[in-house]
Amino acid sequence: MSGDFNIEIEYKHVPRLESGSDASIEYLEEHGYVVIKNALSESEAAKTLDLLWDYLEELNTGIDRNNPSTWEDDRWPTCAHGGIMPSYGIGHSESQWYLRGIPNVKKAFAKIWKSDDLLTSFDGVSLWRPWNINPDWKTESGQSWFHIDQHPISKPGKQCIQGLVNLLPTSKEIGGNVIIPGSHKFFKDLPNEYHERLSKLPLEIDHFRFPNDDPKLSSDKAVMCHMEPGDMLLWDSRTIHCSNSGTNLNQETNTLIRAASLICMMPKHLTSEDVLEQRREAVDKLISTTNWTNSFRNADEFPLILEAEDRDKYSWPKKPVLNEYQKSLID
Ligand SMILES: O=C(O)CCC(=O)C(=O)O
Ligand SMILES: [Fe+2]
Repeated sequence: MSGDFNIEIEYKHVPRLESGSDASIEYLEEHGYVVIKNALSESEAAKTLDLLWDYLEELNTGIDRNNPSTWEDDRWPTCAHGGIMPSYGIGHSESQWYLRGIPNVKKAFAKIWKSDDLLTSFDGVSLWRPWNINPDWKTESGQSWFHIDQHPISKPGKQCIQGLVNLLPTSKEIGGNVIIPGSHKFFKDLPNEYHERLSKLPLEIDHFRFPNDDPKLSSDKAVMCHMEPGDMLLWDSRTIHCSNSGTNLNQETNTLIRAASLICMMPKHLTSEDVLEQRREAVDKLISTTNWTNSFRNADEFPLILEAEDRDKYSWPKKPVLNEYQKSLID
């Protein structure tokens, strides 16, 4: 990282648009992101969070949802940048499968791809603990990891719209996802601009970070979208984004401050039989993946997971019991 350029982030009430609406597609095409209003109802969002706590407690490391003193790192699953839990069966937890099984979620993706025949990602969840209790729980500032999730050389053009379903109220003080509006439009220039850096990024790795003095990061003011519980944020994988923790938390806070379930659906016809086979096996073996459904990366083999100590201490969830609708999202 170079420079100490301070990127200004605006907490913004952007339009919250209906799942599957023409307006949602127009907004997404123009700005590179869109907020979908109530993809989940408030009670569905609450149930998703409840199931997420079941997952955490059933890891059997001693986590108790009602007792923040049991949320320390020695019990909490290993997190990637921004408090994202990518592994230990989370991608096949009842919580993540419950969310994927809600038709209003797929409706948003179906409108994007003009097809109902979609596959789901098997990815994880961003969970933020109240860092007034333990300052180490504070997640990264956005400036350290503005990125895209699509390799500019191996994956040209519009290929993937990724997203998250927000389960708790958002605020400027808590922080959250940050988007550089319209930055998907710069994507095509990246192979020239970052020739050197990109030559070192393996073609199958879709995570590309920007130095924080890149002028694109301030081309348009970075936004942190206000979202209600149940709202879904969608963004083009070419759009520059990250998450940024807030600066000011009430000293009394003793609950999770952010819960955002990652979700992505892409057209099935893009997926080779080989990858379909890996996906079937992933459900059987509880293997979590990235947002991409047409290429397969085992999240349990992310370097940060392989490096984690005591990986065997976690009890993994049971194999998911899926209905026909959920099964149709596998292959
Ligand atoms: O936590 C966030 O909002 C950022 C998530 C992210 O970068 C991703 O899912 O690709
Ligand atoms: Fe990302």
